Amino acid sequence: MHITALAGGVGGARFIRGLRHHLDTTPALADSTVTVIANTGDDITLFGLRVSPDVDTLLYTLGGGIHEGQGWGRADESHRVQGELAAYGALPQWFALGDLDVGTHIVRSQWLGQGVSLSEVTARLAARWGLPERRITLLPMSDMPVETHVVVADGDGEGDGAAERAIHFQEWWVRHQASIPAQRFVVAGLDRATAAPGVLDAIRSADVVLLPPSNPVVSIGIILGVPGVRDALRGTTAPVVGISPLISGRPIRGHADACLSTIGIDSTAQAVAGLYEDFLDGWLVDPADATTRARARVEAFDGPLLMTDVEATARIAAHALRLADAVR
Ligand code: GDP
Ligand code: FO1
Ligand code: CA
Repeated sequence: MHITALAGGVGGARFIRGLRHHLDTTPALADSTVTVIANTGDDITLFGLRVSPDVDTLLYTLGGGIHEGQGWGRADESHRVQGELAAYGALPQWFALGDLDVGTHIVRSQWLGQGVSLSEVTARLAARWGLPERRITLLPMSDMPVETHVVVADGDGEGDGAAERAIHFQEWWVRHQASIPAQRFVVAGLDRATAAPGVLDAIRSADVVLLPPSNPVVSIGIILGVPGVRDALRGTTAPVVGISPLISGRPIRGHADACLSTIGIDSTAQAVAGLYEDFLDGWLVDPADATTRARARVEAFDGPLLMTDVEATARIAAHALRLADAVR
């Protein structure tokens, strides 16, 4: 079986790790392959280095190098480079860059600078983390730079009219913890981006397409904005099944609720399913959200929809695959 999944960072990576565990421990499914299409809208250039948070979270989680407690960054990390940058007064200092993680950013930036495509760079990084051996192909959504920005009010709002400015998504999310009201998202480069090689084919030729419980606006929503992706999802013969990132209207981590309210969508599992209604066939929710109504077939998981560990996540993935069979 070939499974294709769209993924952001922590929610996406943990889900794919559990999915792979389920496949590996089910003899009939063990030789299944998984293609992950990663959001690159979070990417940012810092100190001349290209940082790709969602791709790196996927690499480290699936490759066994993730800082488990944090969900992003490397285990056993140190921050000596960051200390040196701070001593020089180099900015920004609100984004924690670990020394091991910086190695990834240096090599990515070096290869990009040599003209290597982001897909090829990502394939090289994935090889180091052993993803091919685990039958996982990691694709960036696009080889072209795409960056999510957030439009916020500028100044105190007094004086001449509605002044606003756009800040990078990472500044809004990490520095301000999404506490500044966002007026809208502006995704630089998205409308003229093309899907990376293999992305549209992976959706069209999949046996199952999964939407992990990733942020519906700034992770999945950005991938859906890459020209051709949404049409490929509408057109694929594969069942498309999603897992809700919200339980009782609340995200498990992060600020998906702030992102949803920015685009005028309720923070509920039902409203998130509505964002996908033109292509979604199945929607897996927490028992607390069992009354969810959607065009897709809704099923409640038989326990908390929480990826507390790999085994619990594998059971969620198994349910998603059963739901895919049921709606096929
Ligand atoms: P990010 O890029 O690191 O923010 O990660 P993603 O976009 O892939 O996923 C973020 C989403 O994952 C958040 O909206 C969370 O609510 C959701 N999430 C994280 N852990 C869990 C979990 O255990 N269960 C469910 N249902 N959702 C989760
Ligand atoms: N998240 C934080 O909350 N604070 C950080 O300082 C931070 C640094 C960081 C460095 C590398 C990386 O790959 C991810 C990092 N993240 C950090 C996580 C991340 O940028 C965000 O959670 C996501 O992009 C939001 O989806
Ligand atoms: Ca992200």
